[in-house]
Amino acid sequence: MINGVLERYGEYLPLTEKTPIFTLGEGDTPLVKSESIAAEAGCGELYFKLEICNPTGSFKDRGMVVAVAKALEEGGDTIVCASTGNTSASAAAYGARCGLNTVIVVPNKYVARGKLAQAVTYGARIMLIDGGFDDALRIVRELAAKHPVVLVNSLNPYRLQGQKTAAFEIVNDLGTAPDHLFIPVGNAGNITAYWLGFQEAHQMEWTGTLPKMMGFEAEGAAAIVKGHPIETPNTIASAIRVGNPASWTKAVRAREESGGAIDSVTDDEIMEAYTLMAREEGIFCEPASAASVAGLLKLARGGMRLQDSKVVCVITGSGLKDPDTAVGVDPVFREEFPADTGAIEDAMGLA
Ligand code: AN7
Repeated sequence: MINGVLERYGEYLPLTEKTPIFTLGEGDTPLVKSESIAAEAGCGELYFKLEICNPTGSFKDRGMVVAVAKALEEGGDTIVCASTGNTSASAAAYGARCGLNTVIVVPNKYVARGKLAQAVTYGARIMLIDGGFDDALRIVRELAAKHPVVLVNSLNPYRLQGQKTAAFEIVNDLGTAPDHLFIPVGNAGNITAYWLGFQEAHQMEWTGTLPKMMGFEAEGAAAIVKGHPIETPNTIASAIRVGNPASWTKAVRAREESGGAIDSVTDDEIMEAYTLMAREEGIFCEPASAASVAGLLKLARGGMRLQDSKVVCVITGSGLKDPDTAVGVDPVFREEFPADTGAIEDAMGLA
């Protein structure tokens, strides 16, 4: 039986005796050891935290279950969020499970097809806007300020509380914090949540050390790296196509307090890491998730010495969510045949 985030971590979360406890099976995700990319990056040890194993295929579920439980506790009947896709899929799932009205406000053009398919099927009300994520976030903030609807973006502090539990699991699995944590950065909530989780784990003496937090934005949406909001962000990694991250200052604090870095990777670097993950490691992640691996490879190739380091890359979302990007990858071999064994034997050189 999977306990879920609320039951397993309840004592570390801001729950009360009135908070409903339920789960879709979120949390408790695998930490998988790398061979190939570890060697390529010269890492002593490299692990992937597979957040793609959450019920809607992304890390958002850890935080959503807490945000939705608190919304129910507080008597809410409608949840709203802006999203580049994964938050909306998660909100739609937990909203459906709990009988809430779920309203998602998303960019018309830039949400990966699998994520929209999830929201449609879970039965959310889908508001497609002629704008980007930053516009969508402004709209839902205004809605939540004026009306009795619960905002479930990561501005909702319960989201970050739930997401911090992934750091607890890493510490538990390794017996200590890693030396470096590589993580994609979009709206900057997750890097903030992990830093909170590692700090709490340190205070509770589950680990004597803390990781350096290594965040990676996409180059076309690298507001934090460039030091100013990006008017028209653009990247193939649509999940992190954010021009003005809501948790900007908290992410900078995580970088400074941990002695880490926030840097950017190009779409080419993202796509290289995306295919390497699939072809060398057998892990199908979405492009935004590959930004963490691309960042690791970029720094390793730039001369960063990691041979004595324990490194974790957070793999935030599933490759199945973005089939259009996946089918655009050059196949190793792909050809059409008659339904005939001989033709395939010929093509395989087995004749
Ligand atoms: C796969 O769903 O912002 O830095 O609206 O889906 O906490 O924003 C998603 C973000 C990384 C970045 N990887 O996390 C949304 C949304 C994946 C993501 C991020 C997202 P944050």
